[in-house]
Amino acid sequence: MPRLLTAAAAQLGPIQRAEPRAEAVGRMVRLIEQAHRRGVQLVVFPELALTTFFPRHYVETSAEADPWFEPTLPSPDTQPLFDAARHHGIAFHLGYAELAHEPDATGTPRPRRFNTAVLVSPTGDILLKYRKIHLPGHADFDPARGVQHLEKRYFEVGNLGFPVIRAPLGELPGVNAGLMICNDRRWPEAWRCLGLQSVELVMLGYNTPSTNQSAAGWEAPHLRVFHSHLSIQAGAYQNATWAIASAKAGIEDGCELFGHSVIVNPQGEITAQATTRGDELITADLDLDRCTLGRTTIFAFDKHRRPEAYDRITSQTGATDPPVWEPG
Ligand code: CDT
Repeated sequence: MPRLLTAAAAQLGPIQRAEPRAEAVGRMVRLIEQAHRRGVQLVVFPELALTTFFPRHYVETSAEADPWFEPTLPSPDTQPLFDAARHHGIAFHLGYAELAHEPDATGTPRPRRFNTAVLVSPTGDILLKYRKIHLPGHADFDPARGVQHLEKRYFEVGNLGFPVIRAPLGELPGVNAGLMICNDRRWPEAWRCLGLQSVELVMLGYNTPSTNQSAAGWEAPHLRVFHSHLSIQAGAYQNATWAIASAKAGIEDGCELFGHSVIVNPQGEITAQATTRGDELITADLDLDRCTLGRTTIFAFDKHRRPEAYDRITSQTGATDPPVWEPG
């Protein structure tokens, strides 16, 4: 009997800064209803799915930023999403800005802000939570940038590691499910941390601008999409896992997000891809047993990995210069 899960990426079109949370949630509820009509058992929504991608906006104080954050989940505004998922028996992945009250490194409880994703069961249980570790961008307003990317201002680095849980999904009693968020997908270390926990399905949301311009050069929009897909396809292949990557898309607050959500199989092939810049559901039937080939042959980690040679991966952050070759 194949271990089948019918899953979807629910790409979201733009959410403008002025769009109320309840309106965005209404769009998500409609996607859940569409998913139900297509027999979907798991829906993956994007990173920071409840608001505009607010790290492009500079505000001075955390009080000004707090309206973008969720102090509780569900809240009155997000409850309809949980209700729709329960009504239709659908699990979902949601990215949101989390305002937690937790002890810091000194043990003092204080407000803590994270870029967070959760996997939620149809009955509303949080099966898994992840807080984004690779925060791109900068912490202070940068006058040289056309568009700000202030994730390092608004969020702390995630403190939950890269988690995987064996959880019931659809009809399956156990699926090894893991989470990462947006920029994490570009880092092989993140994928391997999930792979080393036998992940079978990686869920991730992203908000990625179509242009990347700096003093160092310019990246064409088609390469932005290519690099996103390249990273997800490589991560899925090298860790023999399914991946569902769900984007925000279209012109949001005047900035274009490239969309192109995908579902990727454990051999690194794209099996479904979004083709619009709006709300769009893409689906696939995931056979979790297709993870077995990769993980028992080329990527049988227990047989072939050589951690004794990987010391630099965990002991060093930036690149060093190599020694200079000298004749004789
Ligand atoms: N949201 C997010 O992580 N976006 C980044 C773009 C960073 S551009 C400064 C990404 O890697 O897609």
